[in-house]
Amino acid sequence: MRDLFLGLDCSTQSLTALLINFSSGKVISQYSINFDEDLPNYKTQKGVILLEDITVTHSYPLMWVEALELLFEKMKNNEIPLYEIKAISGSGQQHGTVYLNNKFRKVLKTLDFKKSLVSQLESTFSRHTSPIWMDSSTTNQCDEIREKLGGLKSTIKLLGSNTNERFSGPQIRKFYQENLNGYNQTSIIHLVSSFMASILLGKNASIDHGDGAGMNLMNIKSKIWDDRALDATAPNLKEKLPLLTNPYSIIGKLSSYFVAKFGFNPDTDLIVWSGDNPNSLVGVGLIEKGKVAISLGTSDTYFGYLQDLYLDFKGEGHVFGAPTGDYMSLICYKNGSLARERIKDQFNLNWVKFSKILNKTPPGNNGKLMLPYFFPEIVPQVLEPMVHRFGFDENDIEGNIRGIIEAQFLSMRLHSNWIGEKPKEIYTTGGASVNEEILQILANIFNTKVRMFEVTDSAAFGAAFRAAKSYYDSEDEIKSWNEIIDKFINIQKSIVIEPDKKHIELYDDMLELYGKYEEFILRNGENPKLARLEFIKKYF
Ligand code: ADP
Ligand code: XUL
Repeated sequence: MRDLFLGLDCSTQSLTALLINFSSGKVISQYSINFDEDLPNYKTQKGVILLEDITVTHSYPLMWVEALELLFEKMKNNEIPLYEIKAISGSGQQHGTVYLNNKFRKVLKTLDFKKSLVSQLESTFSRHTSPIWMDSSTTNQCDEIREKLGGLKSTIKLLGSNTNERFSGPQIRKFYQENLNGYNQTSIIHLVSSFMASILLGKNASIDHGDGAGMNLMNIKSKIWDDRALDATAPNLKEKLPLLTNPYSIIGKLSSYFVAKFGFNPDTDLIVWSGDNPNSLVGVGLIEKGKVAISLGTSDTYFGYLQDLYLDFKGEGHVFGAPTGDYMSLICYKNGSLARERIKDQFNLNWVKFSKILNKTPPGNNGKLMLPYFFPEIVPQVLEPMVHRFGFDENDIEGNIRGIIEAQFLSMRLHSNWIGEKPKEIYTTGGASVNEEILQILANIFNTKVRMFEVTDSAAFGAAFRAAKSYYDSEDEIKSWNEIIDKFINIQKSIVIEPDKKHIELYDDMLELYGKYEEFILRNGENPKLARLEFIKKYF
């Protein structure tokens, strides 16, 4: 029998399975369920429920459950050798919370494989929707918790991040304040990752330190639930939370439901799930300093491996636990792929046409500059959507296409400063990382070599690596992270995009200009109109 490992990724828009064969170092198969297309009865758009209040963004946990069943059915029907899988781990979109009542435990324990998961689990929710990472409706709760914890600096010191609208603690507090009855009927609150792991395990699964750090509830140094943060959030919260565990824990064997229904091996180990960004860290092979990764998925994230705890006291960045047991730093943008898609769709383009136009436009965009907050933004914090265009309007196709891409990467360069020294290389991942034209602009703006990889779902890939690592460690066949990563990621074979040195000065100047426009619009700074005219005079 071969050594197969399965990585699952329950992301914003889809659920993906990536099956790897450790013996050959190859990806055997990849399957995906797209929530909007494959489960249209939930009527989600890009995986989320459309509500009038743009700050409130939820999704359906039952939809994720149905997707899991559909995914395994698809794999079974395609004769994927599920029986040969030695261990499974997974990845979830971070921060999202799932609220379950006192039936959940019992139903999980007694799942009947002749019935669907959905029919058995639908009565186990104390809240049938889950606020997810795109929700920005908890500013009051963030303020309240931060104040109780002694302000910005002490909050960051304690939790690794400022209180954040999308983080689980403020979301739980809002639910407690607005629906006390619902809160009281909640027996356990899971993250997306630990919820999905619980289904597979047949009992409540733990939360790992990577995803736990994105809750505003875990002490970033001791990696245990922080009593001060729990008290500041909601009463009796500790008894409603799963246990915390290290990211390499084996949490048990796969539930007999999946063995009987899909033909998995009863001996399949389950490794604790983690968040998509921690999984991606190992999924792109980032286990050393000096390199960073940029994920261009639904969210855009910029992250790096940290050997030691290093905090951003300005409060824009976060520190999470890394799958290696160390730390990782991260900044997150809500205006990622969906903002790029807005422009693409506005001009009725596909990605090929979008990229052709992008390629034709000049670096610096003839001095046209955009602040691209199509949705409320996380970094810098912008609570109301607003798009500002300087030197062009919304009908200028070329100006908008280059405008959005340059704005996104200038903002990333500007706000990632705290992470430390300039990266030597940038590894890319996520849906948009297949787009060479976009990545060329990334390379130019950072003046850094950019690598693109064959597997772009690094969250599922990383989960499969984690499954393999924990499995071999438990069998006393210990393998280093390098051994695992090198087996599957051939850095030499990745496509390298070199920065065009001609544009270094232009982008240094444009970065300064971009910063001034942020000051002008977000913090009542001076109008940098003249600086923009000088920029145009210098370069165009
Ligand atoms: P997530 O895992 O967060 O659900 P993905 O990493 O799968 O998302 O990325 C999905 C996004 O990738 C889509 O919303 C789409 O905008 C973007 N995408 C896909 N192909 C391309 C492309 N060729 N160029 C740019 N963006 C793309
Ligand atoms: C990270 C974040 C997003 C989600 C969804 O803090 O909010 O990247 O994990 O991908």
